[in-house]
Amino acid sequence: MTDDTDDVTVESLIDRLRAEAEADADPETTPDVGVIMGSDSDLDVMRGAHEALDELGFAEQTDFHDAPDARFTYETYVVSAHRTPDLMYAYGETAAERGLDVIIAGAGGKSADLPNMTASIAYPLPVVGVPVQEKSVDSVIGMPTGAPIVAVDAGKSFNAALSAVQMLAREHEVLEDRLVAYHESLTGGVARDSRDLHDMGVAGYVASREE
Ligand code: RP5
Repeated sequence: MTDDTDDVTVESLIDRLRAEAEADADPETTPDVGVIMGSDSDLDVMRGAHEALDELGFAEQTDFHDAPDARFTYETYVVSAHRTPDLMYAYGETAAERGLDVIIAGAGGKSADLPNMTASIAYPLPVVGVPVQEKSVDSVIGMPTGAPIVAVDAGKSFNAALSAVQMLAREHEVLEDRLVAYHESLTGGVARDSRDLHDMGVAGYVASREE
């Protein structure tokens, strides 16, 4: 559902989230993974999460009330901890009722508080934090005892999505199968490289990569 861009306000987004939470939608039709980021300037880094989810057969859901055919879906919002704290609170607070099973949250800068604050608000729903920049790592992972967050290294949003799907896979065997197939495709690539490097010799291997 797309709001008229002239009319959109943080309040209207909060109202939308709260209405969706109250809709009591069939869990099979709601987004399974929520991807949020502090700014649209984080999107280039956070695209890795979308790529991993796409790779694992997830589809993007852009309308809460009109799910794509794919069984597993994700949604994406910009939510700024410092500029729109009310939206962050509403997103975290409604996440479970809106049917999300896990949130991937990315933020940059030295005060990258969206992941850690969302983890506290959405608890016990798991949050995978992505420090968008190297300088954001301490801020994302520095949670006090009793306030957990799962986090990946700076920029590793692809891995954040793999971790999120690992969590979902405990309940959905088909996702476990997809994760295993993905991993096997990686090991196959390493095996091929290893054989070719050995069998072609270093010079031949380097030349074959330059062709
Ligand atoms: C953080 O500040 C965002 O996550 C982003 O990484 C950074 C800069 O935000 P913009 O000024 O580009 O909106 O909160």
